[in-house]
Amino acid sequence: MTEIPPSHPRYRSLMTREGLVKGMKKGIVAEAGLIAHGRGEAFDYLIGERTLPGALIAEQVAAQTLKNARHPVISVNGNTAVLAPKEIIELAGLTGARIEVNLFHRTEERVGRIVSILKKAGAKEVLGEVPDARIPGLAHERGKCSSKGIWSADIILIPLEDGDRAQALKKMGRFVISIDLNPLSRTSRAADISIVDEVSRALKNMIEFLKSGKEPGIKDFDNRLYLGRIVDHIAQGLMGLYAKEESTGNPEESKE
Ligand code: PTJ
Repeated sequence: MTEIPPSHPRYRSLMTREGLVKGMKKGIVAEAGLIAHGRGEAFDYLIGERTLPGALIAEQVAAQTLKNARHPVISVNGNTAVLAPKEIIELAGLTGARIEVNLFHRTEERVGRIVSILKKAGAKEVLGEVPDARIPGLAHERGKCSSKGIWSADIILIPLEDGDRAQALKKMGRFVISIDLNPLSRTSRAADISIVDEVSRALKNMIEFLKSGKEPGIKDFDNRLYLGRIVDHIAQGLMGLYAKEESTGNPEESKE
């Protein structure tokens, strides 16, 4: 593994990358998971690598919605298992959600490895090893799911999900909460609550909110409005950057 000096200005980000590469070599993260992470990083950069106020509201509403659900389920894939295993377990505990390992690039070996990571991190029950139902409209391995989990859920939390599967879950009539740094993705556009934030930040905020016992900051959550605000934030940030460049004539000054 590459040695990363803690003094590097992007130390945390580089360590996260290393964790994913290690996870890929151990057969936990899909190879495509590294590409997905790069895409996420690019959007996080545009957002400012922090939770935007609108995303925090979406996280609060999502946390409350999961807690109030009849049968909430958290779907876990390779990236999420490496990035936030403890947070997944804590959120499941606070909301009564079941955890299901549900993979896009499904292999039984990888499901098994992710289940053991989650169990090692403290999960009592993890579904997904014995799929006995199918998400309609999704061919082959990526349609497999558990009848005790996603199949019978009313509300599903899907961090870093493929757009096709997010749409298939919607077509199944499920209430879908996504976590995806890309506000333009099909997943973000298909979901009922679209959290545009980095997965570990989002889960930590949801946990903190539930522990606080507070009510969400707003009553009527309009997902399209909140998604629009995030896109606006990105657009305004970029316009501001160029305006600064024009006034100083020095692009270096406007970095970060
Ligand atoms: O482990 P598997 O087989 O289930 O595969 C998982 C991946 C992520 C490879 C699979 O679901 C996939 O291909 O996803 P996509 O279609 O690449 O979408 C992933 C989305 O997650 C993209 O829109 C990224 O911007 C976003 N993303 C990446 N990293 C993060 C993220 N969102 C939040 N937090 C991140 N850390």
